[in-house]
Amino acid sequence: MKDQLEAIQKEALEKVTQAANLKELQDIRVSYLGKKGSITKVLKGMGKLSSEERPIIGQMANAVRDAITTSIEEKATSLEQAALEKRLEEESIDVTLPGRPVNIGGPHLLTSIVEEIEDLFIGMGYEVKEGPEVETDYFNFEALNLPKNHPARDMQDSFYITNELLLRTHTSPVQARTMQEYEGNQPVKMICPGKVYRRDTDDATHSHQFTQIEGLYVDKNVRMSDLKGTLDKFAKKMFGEERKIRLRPSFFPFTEPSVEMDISCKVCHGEGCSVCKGTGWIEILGGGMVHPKVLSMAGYDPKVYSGFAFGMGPERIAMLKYGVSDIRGFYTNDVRFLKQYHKA
Ligand code: 2U9
Repeated sequence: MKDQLEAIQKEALEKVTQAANLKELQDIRVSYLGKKGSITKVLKGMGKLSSEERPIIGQMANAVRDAITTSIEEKATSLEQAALEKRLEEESIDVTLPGRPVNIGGPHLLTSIVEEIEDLFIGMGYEVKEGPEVETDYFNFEALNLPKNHPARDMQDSFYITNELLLRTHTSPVQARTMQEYEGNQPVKMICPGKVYRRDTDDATHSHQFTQIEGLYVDKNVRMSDLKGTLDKFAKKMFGEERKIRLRPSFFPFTEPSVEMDISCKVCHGEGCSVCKGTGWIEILGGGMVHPKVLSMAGYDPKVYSGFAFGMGPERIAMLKYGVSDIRGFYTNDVRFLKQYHKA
């Protein structure tokens, strides 16, 4: 029996040494130490031994079992360690590899233009004001010298929500609201950017929803020359110091006198070419001296206060500045169009 146990130990330890993976080790454990394993078989024959031999063989069997168990455990640890090392090697990452490119967004061209215009006027002491896009008939029309049945209301076919509420057709109501807020006794110097709505059929130059920026300066002794100087500064900063401006007489119900402003064509410098349709000039905005009726309706005494106002369409400004030919580019959100105007 002693020889048998020694042979079992020798054979088991050899097999453990040769085991290539944990599954083989487990099979060895079962075949030597399991219920039907070799050692158990030997122990079952112990009944035939003498009482002197029994403890000696018992001790020996235990020692053999311990030796096999220890060797299996050691081998298991070393197999696990080897497997871990193999995995670590296979899964190692090269931290010096360049990263995958990330798609970075940028401001919409219209946002950039509006912010650029805002910055120019903030630099001249203007505050930026916002107001509701769903407006009352009073602030959108009445307060701006456009009473009910005024023919100029036809010029601006509107989206009415009720008889008294509509989507604003211009940002001018924000100025009327601000004058009312300042109660006729403080200067107003403001611009108001925002969305406006008109019942137009969309095409390359028209959109039923577009953006406006209007400005208003009301104080004592504000004159037409102040308007001209302000707009000249704006045009030069926006389009280049070499550009000239000219004012032409026009009509708006809320300004008197009213003007339209052109800038000299950047291609022909006033000579006339296809860009400016042979005139040498390109129209960029409208303005004028605030109508005395508009001042007094907002609580300002037209004998004491005067003011100028102007309005422009940032889409048109962007189209002129960047050569965009179709206004729909601003609204269809084709990233190939928008990406061209992302600053690096
Ligand atoms: C108040 C008084 C006067 C705002 C003005 C214009 C002339 C003008 C257009 C330019 C391009 C609109 O987007 S556009 O089509 N605007 O020509 N806007 S004067 O005058 C005001 C506004 C508010 C209380």
